[in-house]
Amino acid sequence: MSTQENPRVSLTRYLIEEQRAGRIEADLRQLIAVVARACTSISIAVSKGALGGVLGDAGTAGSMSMNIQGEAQKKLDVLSNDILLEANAWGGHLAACASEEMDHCQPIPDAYPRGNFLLLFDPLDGSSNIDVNVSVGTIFSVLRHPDGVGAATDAHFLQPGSAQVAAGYCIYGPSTMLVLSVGHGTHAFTLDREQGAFLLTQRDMRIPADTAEFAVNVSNQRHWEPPMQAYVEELLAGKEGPRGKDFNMRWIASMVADVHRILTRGGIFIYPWDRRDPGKAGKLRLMYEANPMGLLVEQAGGAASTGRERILDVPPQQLHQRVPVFLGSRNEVAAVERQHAIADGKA
Ligand code: AHM
Ligand code: MG
Repeated sequence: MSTQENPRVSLTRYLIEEQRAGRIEADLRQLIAVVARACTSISIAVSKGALGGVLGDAGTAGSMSMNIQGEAQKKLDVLSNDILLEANAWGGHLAACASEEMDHCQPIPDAYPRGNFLLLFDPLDGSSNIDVNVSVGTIFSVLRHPDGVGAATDAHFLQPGSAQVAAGYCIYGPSTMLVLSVGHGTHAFTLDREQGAFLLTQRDMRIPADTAEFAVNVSNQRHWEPPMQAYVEELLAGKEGPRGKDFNMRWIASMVADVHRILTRGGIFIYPWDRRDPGKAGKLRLMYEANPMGLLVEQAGGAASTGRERILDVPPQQLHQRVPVFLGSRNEVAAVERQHAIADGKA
């Protein structure tokens, strides 16, 4: 179980202590601090709701704004993207940013100093939930620029999740929380709105190995492939089935909120490949969603898999690549992998 922390340890102090312990460099510390500041701004915009004039779709009447994946953009998607880009442009720690909302990476403008990190983000994940006042979040991932401080291109971002030097998300819920890993455990910080600071509230989050809770959009069941059908059938059979216990289901349709629940009390989160669009390997994106969440979950003792391989080992081919996602309590992820191995004739 995770320990409750004295709330006076701020994110700033945590990061400085990580630097002193030789676990992160000064530049990475400053980069994370900038991302946290941007998330605070996004949190303020999200929490204003209808009063901020930022709800609804982006674009003008009759012409909805779409992102690279052909999905309608919300005003807050665009605003959050702009906040993150602007906050990170001038700090001198980054070579480029890549975002779920942009076709290609955006190198740091020539007017500013460049650093040797690459930042990826999904500025507002679960944004279809904004208009109904359900939790949404920002997900981010940090890689090293393989060519030092030279101009960065999309190709430089194509590194496996195991190369991430930091990953995290900020959840905009009843409270705003930043959950972070720099490769030494997964830790949660809660935003103290009066102080404008994130305070450490849960050091070393731990996901129990076993669970009786799963999260999946069951409305897609008829499109799933056989191992996925077999796995969920066993869960739904409950006590009378081969698993011998009843399972509960939760689906918020905000990955950040579903993963936050799993980091807090266990569970398995699933977004599998399905036949609706056979050309797409899944709905969720490897670089902006699966890899950062995979690192956070593994650092909390859980597992993250495509059903056939560890997510963090998937070699990326494209910036906006999609991937099937099974992550959370490790024995449950192993159960899903077993079904895939059986279906593939490997078990
Ligand atoms: P988004 O990045 O466009 O918001 O899409 C990702 C979201 C996840 O947060 C969530 O788990 C999933 O899409 C929900 O999908 P569905 O609406 O198919 O249930
Ligand atoms: Mg999104």
